[in-house]
Amino acid sequence: MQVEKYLNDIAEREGTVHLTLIDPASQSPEEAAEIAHAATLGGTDAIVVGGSTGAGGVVLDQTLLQIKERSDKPTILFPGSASGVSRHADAVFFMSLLNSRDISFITTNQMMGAPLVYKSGIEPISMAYLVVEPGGTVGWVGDAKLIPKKKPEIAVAYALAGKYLGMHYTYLEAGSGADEPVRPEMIGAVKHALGDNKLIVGGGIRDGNTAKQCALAGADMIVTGTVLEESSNVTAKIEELVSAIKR
Ligand code: 1GP
Repeated sequence: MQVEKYLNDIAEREGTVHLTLIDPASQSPEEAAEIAHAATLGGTDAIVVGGSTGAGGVVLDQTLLQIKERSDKPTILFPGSASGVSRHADAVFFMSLLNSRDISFITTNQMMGAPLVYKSGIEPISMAYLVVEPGGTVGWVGDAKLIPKKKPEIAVAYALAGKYLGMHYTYLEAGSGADEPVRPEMIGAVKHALGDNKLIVGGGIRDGNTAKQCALAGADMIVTGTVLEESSNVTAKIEELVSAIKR
């Protein structure tokens, strides 16, 4: 429970958690570590590592080891499949893509990955993963029946199902690099239904104002990835995002 408690405590104390997402497939392990270092200086709370394609095996292990050299923040896996598990992380978002049409993203990869999590001793954090329009690469790879962006009640129904199944976290995902993040109306409706369960929002958040809107609507945690890959000054960008979402 260490990393989950760490995140929950920050959410309670500071209003909103900032998570830096690094896709091991997008740069070398050294470059990933540089982003993690700069994000740590900027005030991010944890480093989330994963992606939909090509983010497993040696590349994943090396990326985590390099990040550990440059950042003291917890590392949390964000696996696209069972191959996204590594013993070098502190925790794993143990997630089920509830609105997938493909059972492999709902339970089969989880079944294949669970023994690896057990043997490695990393902390599982149970999470309902919901992909909303436009959905991006993860929507396509995960064969998601995308939740329409103007239908918060469908997202609420899925989030409640996840909560009743015992999942602690819910992640509303618009897809990496989305041209529009999840709308505040949907975030607010889902958070209202979840109560104390924590809500993560990501996909297409590029600036402080947008992050703040998501936080004010009810997001407990904000994830940003693409904007950091594009940024020439990661520390300054993180400072902008963090200052916008913290009390
Ligand atoms: C993707 O929600 C995350 O899984 C982050 O999205 O890359 O658009 O920040 P961005």
